[in-house]
Amino acid sequence: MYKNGITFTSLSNKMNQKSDIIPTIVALSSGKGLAAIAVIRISGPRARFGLETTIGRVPSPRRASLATVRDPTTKEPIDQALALWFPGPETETGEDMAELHTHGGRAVVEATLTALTGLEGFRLAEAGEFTRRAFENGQIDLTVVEGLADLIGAETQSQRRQAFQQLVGTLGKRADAWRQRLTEALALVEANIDFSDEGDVPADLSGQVLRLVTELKEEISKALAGAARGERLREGLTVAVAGPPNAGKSTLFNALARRDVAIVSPIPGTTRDVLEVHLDLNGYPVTVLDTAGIRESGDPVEREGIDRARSRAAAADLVLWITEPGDLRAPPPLESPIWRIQSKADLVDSDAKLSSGRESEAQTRFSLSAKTGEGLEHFVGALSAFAGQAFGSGESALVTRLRHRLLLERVVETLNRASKLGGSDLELLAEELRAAATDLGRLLGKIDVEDVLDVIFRDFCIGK
Ligand SMILES: Nc1nc2c(ncn2[C@@H]2O[C@H](COP(=O)(O)OP(=O)(O)OP(=O)(O)O)[C@@H](O)[C@H]2O)c(=O)[nH]1
Ligand SMILES: [Mg+2]
Repeated sequence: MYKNGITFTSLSNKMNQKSDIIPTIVALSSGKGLAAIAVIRISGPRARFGLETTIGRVPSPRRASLATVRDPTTKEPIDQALALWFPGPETETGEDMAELHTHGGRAVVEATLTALTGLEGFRLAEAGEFTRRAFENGQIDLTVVEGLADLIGAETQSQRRQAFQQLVGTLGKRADAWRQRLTEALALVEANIDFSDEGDVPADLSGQVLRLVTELKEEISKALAGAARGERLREGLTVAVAGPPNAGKSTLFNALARRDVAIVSPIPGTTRDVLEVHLDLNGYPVTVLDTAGIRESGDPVEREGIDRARSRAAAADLVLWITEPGDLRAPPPLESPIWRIQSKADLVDSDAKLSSGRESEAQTRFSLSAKTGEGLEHFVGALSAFAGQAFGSGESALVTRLRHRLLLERVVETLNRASKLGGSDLELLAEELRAAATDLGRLLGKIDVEDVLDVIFRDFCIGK
């Protein structure tokens, strides 16, 4: 899809020369542990040789065929497997690739890996090495590498959807198109600087260049508008459960986790460390934190827990301030939104519930019992709605990482400076455009300076 300045011809020449130097890598690509099928992947200049020596032949390209995997030295059969052959460069890594789908037993996988890595020029792949080769060989850009990492890490459906957009290159393609347009503008400006004596270079280009700069600025700013949403969806929303000791925080936390994660006891000051669970609320990722009860304490360990509770609550996207019936202690002032929740609703008889409801109506948002489940469903519904609002609905965000955001923000700043310059100083204008294009190149993980010259030669036919 994207080439990092290396063309396929030069790549395969390189591979021919270096087939002894570039190791052929092998790895178990399916999960570890007992499984029905194990997928063993091979990539590199000797992938074909790997098939020839272990299954005795090379299947037709991209067609699964049944094969007996044998130990190359003893010829002892190891397993029956499905074998696939993917000749490069139209492969994921850009190299020759092969796959063996063996049975998933530990001994089968071990024997197959040992057989392959015993061959000359073969070794086990390092973590992420297939993807790294794909990137280095120009098969994918950096945003796609990131999308792949996010897709594998996606825990909820909304995260999966966002990562998938990135995997198919939505951001990368946009950034590549922006970069291309900038490069063309740069070529126009540079032609004006260098070749202004020649008759066939248009005289006034600054208007055209500035229009393009304005357009790009608007498009990139629009993409940046969804950045907060995109980053949050990658990382998940953080909700901190906080409040005085013994309020029932850990009980509520366990109820949300549907597991017995935190220790619950009638002794105030039970929770010290901050505990975390990851929830999937209607497809939205939410991390809930259980924290130490906030009070004055002489115990240094508890004090440390309280400090942590305060700082995590301050950084959370939402704080659930839990208090027992009758306890009207207010939360500390925080920037994050706070929902006040009255716990242990089962201990309050219905008459008292009415009056206590009236008394603190303005402040208490929910009354629930984590023990009996009373009011819990209503509360979880509200939490899901809050998450839904925070993540926004509809189109996936284009910008999902801090790295993207910082680079794109800098591009917008640079373009702003370029607009201000206008046609007053072409040298400086060229410099700004080059800086913006370089940052977009950084976003994609490639920076090829040769591009500018290519475009000049293509569009202006110099020397004609
Ligand atoms: N009846 C009733 N008791 C509850 C409820 N929730 C918690 N409790 C009890 O209240 C006590 C304290 O509960 P925890 O969940 O440990 O409270 P906490 O706020 O985490 O306390 P610290 O970690 O010490 O700050 C325990 O004895 C719980 O069984 C509830 O909804 N109803
Ligand atoms: Mg607790």
